[in-house]
Amino acid sequence: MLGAMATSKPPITVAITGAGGQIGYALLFRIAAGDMLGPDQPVRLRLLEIAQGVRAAEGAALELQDCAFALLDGVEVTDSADRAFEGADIGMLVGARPRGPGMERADLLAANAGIFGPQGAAIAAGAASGFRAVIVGNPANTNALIAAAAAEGMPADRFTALTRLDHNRAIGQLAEALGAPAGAIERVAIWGNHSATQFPDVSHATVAGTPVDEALAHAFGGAEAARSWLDEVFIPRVARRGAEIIEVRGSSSVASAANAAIEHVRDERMGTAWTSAGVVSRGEYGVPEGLVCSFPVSSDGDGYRVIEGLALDDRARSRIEASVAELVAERDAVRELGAL
Ligand code: NAX
Repeated sequence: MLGAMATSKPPITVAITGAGGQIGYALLFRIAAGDMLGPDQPVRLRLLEIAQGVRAAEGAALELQDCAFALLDGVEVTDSADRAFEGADIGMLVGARPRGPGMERADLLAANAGIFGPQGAAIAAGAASGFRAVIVGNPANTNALIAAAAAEGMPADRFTALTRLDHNRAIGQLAEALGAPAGAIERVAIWGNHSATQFPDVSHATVAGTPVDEALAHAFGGAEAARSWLDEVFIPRVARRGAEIIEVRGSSSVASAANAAIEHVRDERMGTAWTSAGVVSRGEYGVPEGLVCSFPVSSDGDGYRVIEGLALDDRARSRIEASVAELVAERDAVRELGAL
């Protein structure tokens, strides 16, 4: 077989913010190995950090060199958003301000508006025309909204928020409950905010082609028992899985978050019939236009589109409304700060 650099494909430039942090460290090596863009696609990495994180990113760059990845066509560490996004094809916006002790929600939103606003502006000024970004840093949906609003002249739908980790967590829980391989489960949906109010929805899901509702009724000895498992165990466990990981591991989700971000970008570019992502609402399912809300989505390789026409019962509608109300409150708080 020919070496990977024998490919005629021009390199794709990926800008990763917060690249010196934990998720950054779990992302970089997999991207350079071809897990995100394919085994014959050369990649250039731009690692954006703030001053305190630059040394950690430089250390990761040294290790990338030591891997001698055939697909890696260069790594650059910078603390300039303008440089990081100049000519970039893909942005993975991971770096964010975490909630500190005693920090109110408004302070958190303001701190993140101060990060995602300027990054959106840098993207509009210099990124490649086909640029797309996934926002991982929390509050991911609202940070995506802020970046999109600041990226004047760039279509807002180029910015999506990561809810693929929630989607994958839901599949993992169903696989365990049903004794089925994760790969047999399809059409799970995450609706709403990437927060504890999200609605992980299995009503359209199938396991090896059988409706998950039927399989759960069989596994739990009846539809009612299956319904209580969904409401009392499954939904809260998926929505609070991040806290569970911190409690058990002593540190937040890192490898699973990086994996989800890679799958999000890969499926958006390569195409998928069904996954979940936070995308700019065009009013689908009554979600106010312009909010970045998680929906079931598909991609033909040119961006995620909401899968429309799914039937939702009253229970699903009220859960979605509650999560959307939280997104509206975040948007309104950011508007008050003048960041939108
Ligand atoms: P770390 O604190 O390990 O890393 C964050 C890095 O971002 C740090 O190195 C910091 O210096 C850098 N940074 C801060 N401001 C920056 C700026 N303006 N420009 C460039 N870099 C900047 O956190 P990590 O565990 O990597 O998590 C990163 C973010 O992902 C957090 O906001 C976290 O809440 C969020 N998550 C989102 C998930 C999702 O599903 N959407 C799941 C995992 C994770 O919780």
